[in-house]
Amino acid sequence: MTSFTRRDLLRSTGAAAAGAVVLAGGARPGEARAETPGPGDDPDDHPLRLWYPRPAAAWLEALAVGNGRLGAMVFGGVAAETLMLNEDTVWAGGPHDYADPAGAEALPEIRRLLVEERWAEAQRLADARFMGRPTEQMQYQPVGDLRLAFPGLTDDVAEYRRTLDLTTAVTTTTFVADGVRHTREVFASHADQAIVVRLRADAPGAVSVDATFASLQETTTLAHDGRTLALEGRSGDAEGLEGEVRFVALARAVAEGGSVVCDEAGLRVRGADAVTLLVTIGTSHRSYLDVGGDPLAQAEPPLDRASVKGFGVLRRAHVRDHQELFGRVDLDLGTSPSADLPTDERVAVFRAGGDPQLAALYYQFGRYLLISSSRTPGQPANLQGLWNAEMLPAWQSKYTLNINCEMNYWPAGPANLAECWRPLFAMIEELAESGARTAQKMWGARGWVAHHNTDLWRGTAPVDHAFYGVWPTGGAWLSLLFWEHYEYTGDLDTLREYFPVLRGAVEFFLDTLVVDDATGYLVTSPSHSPELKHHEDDGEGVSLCAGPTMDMQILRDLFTTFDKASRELGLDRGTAAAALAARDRLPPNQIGYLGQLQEWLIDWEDAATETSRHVSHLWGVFPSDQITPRRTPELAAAADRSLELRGPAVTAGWSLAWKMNIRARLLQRDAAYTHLTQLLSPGRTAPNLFDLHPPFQIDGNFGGTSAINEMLLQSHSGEVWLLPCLPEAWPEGRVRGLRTRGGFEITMTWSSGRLEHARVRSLLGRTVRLRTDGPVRVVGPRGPVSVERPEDGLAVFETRRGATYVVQPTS
Ligand code: FUC
Ligand code: CA
Repeated sequence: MTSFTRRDLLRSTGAAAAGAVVLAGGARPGEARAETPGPGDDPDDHPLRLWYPRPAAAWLEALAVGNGRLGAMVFGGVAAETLMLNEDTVWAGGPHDYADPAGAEALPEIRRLLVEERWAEAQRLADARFMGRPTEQMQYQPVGDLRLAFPGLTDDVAEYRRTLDLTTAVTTTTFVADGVRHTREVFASHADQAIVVRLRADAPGAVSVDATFASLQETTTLAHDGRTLALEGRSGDAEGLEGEVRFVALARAVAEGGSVVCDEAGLRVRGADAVTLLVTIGTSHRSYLDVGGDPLAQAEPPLDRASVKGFGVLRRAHVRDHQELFGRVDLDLGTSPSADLPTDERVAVFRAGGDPQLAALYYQFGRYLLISSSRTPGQPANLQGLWNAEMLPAWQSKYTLNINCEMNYWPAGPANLAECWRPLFAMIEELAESGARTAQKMWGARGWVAHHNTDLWRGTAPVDHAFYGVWPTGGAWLSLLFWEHYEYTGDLDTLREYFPVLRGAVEFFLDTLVVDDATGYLVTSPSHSPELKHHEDDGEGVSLCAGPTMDMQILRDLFTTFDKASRELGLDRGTAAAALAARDRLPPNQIGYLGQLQEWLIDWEDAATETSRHVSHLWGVFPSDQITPRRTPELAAAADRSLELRGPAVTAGWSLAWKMNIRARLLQRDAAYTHLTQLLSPGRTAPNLFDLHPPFQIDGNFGGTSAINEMLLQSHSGEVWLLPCLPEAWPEGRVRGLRTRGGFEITMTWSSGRLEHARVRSLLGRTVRLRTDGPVRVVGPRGPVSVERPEDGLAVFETRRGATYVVQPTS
């Protein structure tokens, strides 16, 4: 294959796709902005794309497209192309209640053993009697591959290139064979609920293709009609549960010219000028309790509708829909000649510096992934978002609730993608139903509980081992997101809709908190600080304990938040009063014997120096704001000490991403940036920019996007802070469209590391407390605005809903 670089193709002007800030090569932000052509006309004309000079040789080189529900990994092969397909309700097993009713009988004894400091015995008893049945949850599984073979083409072609354009959410593969340029585009349309593949060539009659399905599932292939191939199957059995999700994938060829034939051997197109292949997938999943749906009734109507639309119509609808979300934010950190290199080569040298645009690309890729994996209709983003090729993926590719699932949603508010929370909220509501059964059967409590994992069947009982699974605070953490959504959007209806779920989370803890004999505090029991041992017994790690710091932090926020929501909605003040009373009896954040933030109620000496990828007790720094350098400087210093004691990050992209968010909140710009260079390195970022635990786990992508956001803009503790943690590597830049708590949309430009200019658009008409690195002047729609300055660097002013305020430093 002839090597061919993108630069050969670059036109002399830098042009922008809609919604993308673009610079001509080497230009500084703010200079040389060119005109905006039609969306995504030429993916090479702007930097928001991944590109490679050769086809993907492995899944981690393939490019991901998704519409929230349907996903494909696109390899970009020449003579043979593969699309690995996913649909997000294809999971092993079927509806199942994991809660073990016998669990409640063991609970008092587990608690008693913990009081007697017989930790290992408590954990052994929990393993024997306080676990879900089965003790493992189900796998998220693939549908199969759509394989395309192109008769007459060999891999020996010229000018090969494949790209993923983040502004259009379209992959393009192009090359020249025997003097004919072939171009193939793939996108997953949310608007049309179909994956669309366009095959074209610049010579008439030059497109011929054989399409077949292949799958690791139990499947049959058949001709659905004269131009449509069908793959029918059902999901796998696991842990004694029968696979009950039936699915059908349809692939239809709509050819321009040439001929189309379909039989069970496959779909064959010969001599067409162009072909649109439409792929739709339906499953029998109707809800976590019901898999009695008709897969064909879901797959066929969108296929028929898309078949009569024409490719141009489908593509325009897709691009418009994608840009509605993606185009809300521009981020420009400056560019350099490195931006022209193939994406994987850039990852390999990012650490050496000089490629600020890759950080912006990584940021936007996280936004792209959230849009692509978490839309309604669809399930929330799981450990791999939407993309999984394996029947037995790592950690079942499910939803881990002790950090990973929540991390996926950290960018939703600040990166202006509030809609992407929707599928998660629907899941939390179902967890509240399933979790009410678990609360009642295993804890003898009202309300609902979710432990450290869930799956499509909304498992809420402890799973894996007590060491990992007996952690009752997953549902409480998730419930906080309703309030976070409200803070970003001011959407009271959504808060009202989910208020009963929030109340159920509170009720569970009002019923299950116990008084710690030694201190008199109210604590969770049994629980643990996620996945960390505080003792060893016979070589076996023991995590079980009462009142770990993370639980107490989560519950402090849960109870406070419930009170705020109750006041905002004028509902259930009685429960709110009980919640506040309980909150005031929780143990406070404490500083331990090494100056660290204490991870447990007891300051266990050996445990304080345990290294781990989990930094659970720093939850109070991020995502919460219980600990900040301004308000609680001693605790912030203790959090810093805890990070030091944790040791260097040895594994997990998500761990680096979490620490990066924490560093940003601690205002440690160098440390935060160092974590970015560790995350954006070949060990933690695959050639296709997927985060690596390793293996692939998408949380690090989302956590990384969130952390870049936190470096540029923070909103917590009642304040909006512009450029709180700007690293030296990004002295010049510009960002448009970030969101803050309180309902503000921020656009700002900086140079020489200092704010030049900002615009604050008020979406809700609230008062803003704006923190900057120096004094500012504020001008509103009617002229200068009167600003209160309670302290240096803080400007407080009233806003009107819908108005924009220009903020200008005065020194
Ligand atoms: C937790 C973490 C692992 C992994 C898994 C999905 O168990 O400790 O690192 O991220 O979740
Ligand atoms: Ca999804």
